[in-house]
Amino acid sequence: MHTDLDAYWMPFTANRQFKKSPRLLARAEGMHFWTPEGREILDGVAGLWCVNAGHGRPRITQAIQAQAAELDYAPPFQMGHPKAFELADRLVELTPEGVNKVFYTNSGSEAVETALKMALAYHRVRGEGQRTRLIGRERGYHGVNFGGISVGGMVANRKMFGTLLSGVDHIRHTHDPQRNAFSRGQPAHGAELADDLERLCALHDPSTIAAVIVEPVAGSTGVLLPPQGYLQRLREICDKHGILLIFDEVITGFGRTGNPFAAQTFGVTPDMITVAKGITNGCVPMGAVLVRQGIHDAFMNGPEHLIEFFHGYTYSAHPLACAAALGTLDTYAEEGLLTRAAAMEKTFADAVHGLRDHPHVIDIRNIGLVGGIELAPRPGEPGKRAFDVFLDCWEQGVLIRTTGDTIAMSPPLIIEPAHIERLVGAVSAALRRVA
Ligand code: PXG
Ligand code: PLP
Repeated sequence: MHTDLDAYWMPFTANRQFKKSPRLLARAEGMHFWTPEGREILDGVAGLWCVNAGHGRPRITQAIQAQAAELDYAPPFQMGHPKAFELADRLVELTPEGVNKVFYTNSGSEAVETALKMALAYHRVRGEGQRTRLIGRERGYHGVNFGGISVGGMVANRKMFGTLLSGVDHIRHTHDPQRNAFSRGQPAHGAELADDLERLCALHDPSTIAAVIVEPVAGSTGVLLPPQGYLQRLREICDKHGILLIFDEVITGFGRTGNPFAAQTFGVTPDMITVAKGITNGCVPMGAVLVRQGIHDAFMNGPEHLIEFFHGYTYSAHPLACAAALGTLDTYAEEGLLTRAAAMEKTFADAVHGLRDHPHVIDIRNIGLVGGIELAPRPGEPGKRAFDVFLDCWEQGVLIRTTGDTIAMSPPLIIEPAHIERLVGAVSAALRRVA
């Protein structure tokens, strides 16, 4: 096979570094990938936070194969197919009470755009069209489309792309290693940072604010947990001012924190939940917005022959994605995977926090089956030290992820203690080696 690496411009990749020494994955099963040469790689990140049931699960594979043969595509506008409805029913069995409508997209980024547009339109159909402001949070990640980078707070993802959406503001992030370093689970300090939303309400007047979007646990920005009481406080402030609260659960959805959704882990119910990734175990692109009944109902006005929400994608509720998602939910249910992270949390936390005294480690954070290890940056070379750890682990046959100088681990939820040992052992060896 001729594999010239030249034509493919790779996403979120150091293209020149990669093409000098490529890292290719050719096959996967269970907890592992294999390279084209047959080298086994332990998957410490569930692909990219998405392969929650592990790789190559037969029910999902068979569901996709059978669906391709039976109904390859069906238009989603003014038409439907049975599995789209069946899947929506199955999804709302897992959601917090009251969140029981499903709008399909094809990615987390699209789910975010959809939720933001839905929030604006919701206020407008209720006669509160002056609520046009969207509030995100510093260090937030909400995908890469224009709405998502506007409410997002990762500087590198924003700075090249002009003025973005107007009327967006940000509350402060909650990362506070001075007070919270090496917390297990939710940190004790920082609930008061939610009051930053009151500051923006005072500045803009709450009657101009449509919605606030946050990740319950910020993933891409380096595994930032909500301080105890923080999300409750955000919810209270939103309720007080009639502002919608959106949880972006693209990473935390489908079992990552020990419950189907982080909303359940933290006991706070938002008005909308954006999901993707684990909805299909990463096998076919799909995302969704899970919505409170009342938001949906507000749109169901006017003549019945008219479209209520002018939004949707060619591939919304794609039959292959719906089939994959149904196979995924079956697999999660049969194996109890949506709560397995809670059962594994202590073993995982013990292993990850065992790295505390390793060179350059300045903080360790964990919840469910997510771990973050923050390293002191090398002077003048931010991100380089963690990237060297990533490369060292790759040489050892272990896949992790890094963002800035934080190492992130988010293994498939089928992980066993021996895999945890191997995963954390590789990071340990790398940390001892990397200067
Ligand atoms: N919201 C959140 C909270 C995410 O984590 C998205 C939206 C966008 O989803 P799509 O499907 O459009 O990629 C994500 C995606 C990383 C990493 O390195 C994380 C994501 C994507 C790429 C890299 O942690 N999460
Ligand atoms: N661009 C053009 C010219 C289109 O016709 C369409 C869809 O019909 C799109 C973009 C949007 O594509 P999608 O629905 O896959 O997001």
